[in-house]
Amino acid sequence: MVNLTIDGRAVSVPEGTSILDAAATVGINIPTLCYLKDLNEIGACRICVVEIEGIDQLVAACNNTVLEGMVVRTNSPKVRVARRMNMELLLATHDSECTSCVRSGNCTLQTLANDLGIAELPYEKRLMHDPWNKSFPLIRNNDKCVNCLRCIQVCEKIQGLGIWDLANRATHTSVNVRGGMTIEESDCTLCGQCITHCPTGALRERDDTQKVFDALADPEKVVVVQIAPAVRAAWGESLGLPREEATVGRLVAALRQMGVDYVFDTDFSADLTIMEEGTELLHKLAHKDENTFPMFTSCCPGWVRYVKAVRPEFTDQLSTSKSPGQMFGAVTKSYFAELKGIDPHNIFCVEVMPCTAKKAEVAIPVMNDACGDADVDVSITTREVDRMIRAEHIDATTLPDEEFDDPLGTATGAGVIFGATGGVMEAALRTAYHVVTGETPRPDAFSAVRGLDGWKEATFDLAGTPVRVAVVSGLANAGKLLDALAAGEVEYDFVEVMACPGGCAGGGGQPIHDGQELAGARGDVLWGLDRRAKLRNSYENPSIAAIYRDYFGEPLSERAEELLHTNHHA
Ligand code: HC0
Ligand code: SF4
Repeated sequence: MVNLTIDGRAVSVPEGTSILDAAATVGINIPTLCYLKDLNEIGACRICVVEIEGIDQLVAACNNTVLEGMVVRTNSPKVRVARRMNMELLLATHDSECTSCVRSGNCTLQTLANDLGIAELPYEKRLMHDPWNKSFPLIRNNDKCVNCLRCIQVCEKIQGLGIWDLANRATHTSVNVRGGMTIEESDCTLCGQCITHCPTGALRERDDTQKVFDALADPEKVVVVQIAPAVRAAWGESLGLPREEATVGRLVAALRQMGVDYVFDTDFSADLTIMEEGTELLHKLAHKDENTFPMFTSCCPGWVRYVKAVRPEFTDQLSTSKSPGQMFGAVTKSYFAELKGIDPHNIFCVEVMPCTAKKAEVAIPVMNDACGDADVDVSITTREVDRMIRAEHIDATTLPDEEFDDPLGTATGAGVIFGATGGVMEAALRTAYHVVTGETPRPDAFSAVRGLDGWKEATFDLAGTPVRVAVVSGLANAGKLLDALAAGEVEYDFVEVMACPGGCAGGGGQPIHDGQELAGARGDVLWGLDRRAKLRNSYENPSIAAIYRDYFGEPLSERAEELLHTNHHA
């Protein structure tokens, strides 16, 4: 152990502990801005500077470790002056337009500037005004960037992509797309992880909420909204609702209050995906010689973008099943429209997703199988639906629990776990087991693929056939798995990939809590919903039985192929 003094308090911590962490053990919170534990410990912003007795220069607390006998002051006059000046210099290159910023109220720069009591700026503003295509789903505004470099690190280390880099020099240094490319030219998967790890409003999603409000105001439009699995585990976070009070029923009520005509559940179409994808897998396994393995899940649009752009040699191994969100759109503008006698062209289909890549998925030109219009008209993130609730001044704490509409609102536990890493795999195996054996699987038969590890593997026995599976989340892990496959180091039959660490629960469209990773806690909500669900297997869903009986016939039928599957090369 190392013994030292911080602000007059005796501290004893293991060797190698940073000054920042050491201070935290005795309740001294040193402010940070660029710091992200294990990811960005570079001391770039100089907000966490502290004074050490006997050393002239102030040091960053985040990337300097404790030494025996050290005497540290975290709030000496010298520290206060330096911290304030460093903040003022940052603000000189920041637009400070908080009233029109999506991160206002949830911005670390804003909080720190306020904490320091900075009321006037001594320096003249020097803004970058870097151009950006605002119609792209991911928007960078360098007039709000503090060069913390977190986006560079997340994209490089967690996603293995390295889209961002430092551009220019000296006072003109800024972060931008590597190699002078535009973001459209880059291989950005739109996972949104750089957004959720940005401490300010420099990175955000394109705001599509006005499109939804316009549809709600249009008397011709029948507005249909679907809520993705992982949204229900997080939507209350930025509205101040405790997790147990932010039920999906309350979100249904909020959407109805906004004037939405039908509120449905993406969990329903997740069950539908299982029927199609599970059958696809079983067909492939039955003709093992003719197919290349593994088959990869295709429901995560960040992952699909990654394969197509970075590792196109694996494109043919993606399941042809559309994502639940897209299946939902195709079913809404065909089956549901017919059921209700609504002209599909008048349906405005909205999806609420924990995801930013879905904004690009809904715009893929071939995702128009139901009636020629886009199957899903708009994809908004959890953050955007929260902004809509705020814009409508709906007090979520007073809302009653309301049920989803029928018939696309009925789902099983298998549908809800799609939102957590391992969930798609587990849901698929439950149904595959039933198809092969005719029996109901034990509820925890396939639970070996749960948990937050970035790369999990297991072998399950399906009536005598061993099925080798893997589950990865985070694209750097996906890249490693593809390398290992290519090198012949591993062999699998079926692989689930989610671009965001922890799966959609940790999605790039979820509420942002600077410095906290909440995929695990949100995933636990989804596993809990599954545990308490009356039906836990997709094939038991009565609405799924009805849609196959009345419309599709059976999985992979001609009509199912037309509406529920896609060609990833198109
Ligand atoms: Fe997901 Fe999905 S589980 S990708 O993470 O498969 O976004 O929540 O909606 O489509 O269902 C996201 C979440 C979905 C889809 C589903 C899948
Ligand atoms: Fe990288 Fe994802 Fe951000 Fe694109 S959205 S730049 S892939 S972290």
